[in-house]
Amino acid sequence: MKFSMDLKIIFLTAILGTVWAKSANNIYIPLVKVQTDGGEVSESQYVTKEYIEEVFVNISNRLDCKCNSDGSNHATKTDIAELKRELIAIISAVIKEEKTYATDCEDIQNDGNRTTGIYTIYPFQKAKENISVRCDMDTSSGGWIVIQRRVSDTDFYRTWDEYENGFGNLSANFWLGNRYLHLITSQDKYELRVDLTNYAGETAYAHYRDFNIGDAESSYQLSVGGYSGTAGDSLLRYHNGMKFSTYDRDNDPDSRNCAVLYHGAWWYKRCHNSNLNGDYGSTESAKGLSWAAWKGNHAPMKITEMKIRRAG
Ligand SMILES: [Ca+2]
Repeated sequence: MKFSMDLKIIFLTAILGTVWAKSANNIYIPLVKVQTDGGEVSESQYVTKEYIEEVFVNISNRLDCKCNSDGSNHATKTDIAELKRELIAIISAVIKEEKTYATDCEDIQNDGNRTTGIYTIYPFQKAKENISVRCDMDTSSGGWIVIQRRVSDTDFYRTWDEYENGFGNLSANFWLGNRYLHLITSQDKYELRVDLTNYAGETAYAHYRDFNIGDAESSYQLSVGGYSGTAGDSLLRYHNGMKFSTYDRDNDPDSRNCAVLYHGAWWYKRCHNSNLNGDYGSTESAKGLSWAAWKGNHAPMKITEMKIRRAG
């Protein structure tokens, strides 16, 4: 009896261990629903891996205490059946939720969604938080989280807090939010693609093999690498390593306030080679949505999209 029970525990632990190891590869901790004793999923009980581990230990302890004075175990078949049922329920819940909770648009795409649009992702460690994002499923094989989008005249001259938490409308013009850029790009290696359309209807793109945004303490410092594309590089060579600046938070190394000078918010240096959060439609002295390597500092873009995807 004891031998048989140990085998089952080892077997189940191995399965659970595999599931956890899989999660660990993704760095984030998935949210799961726990199936209770009665087999019903408790609807609002979102928990972490640590909680499941706690449940697992509790179940094990309940059997461990069924000991005789000589240390041999007198757990009954019913006890073992109950243990097995509970563990399978937990494992099933983890596997099910792992499939359900997407961490980014690539997961959404892998779940069979092929349409560009708005979806919910769960990219945060231990958090009960999710966010809505725009997924681009059309450009270059799809699976992109759009982090910046400008398609019409909207005010992007915003505060540090607004850029930190994001603003706008996912169906139109928006900035996803620096804290989300940090959290998402912290969970894995990400690439960046910048798509540009000018007023003549010409299009070009810049692709960066590596894209990472630092935390709030680093002022959301830009780390970018590996340029390729048709637009030319206006981010890596000049802006790499810069902190993010807004008109109310000057983190640029210039003695002036670049965000105020160029009516935007960016990883300014002295001051910019690109200004995609600038003044929509403006052709005035580099205040517009410019990408210098493609059309210079005085030729604004009509449409811009910045998007990130897990690097293959
Ligand atoms: Ca400055």
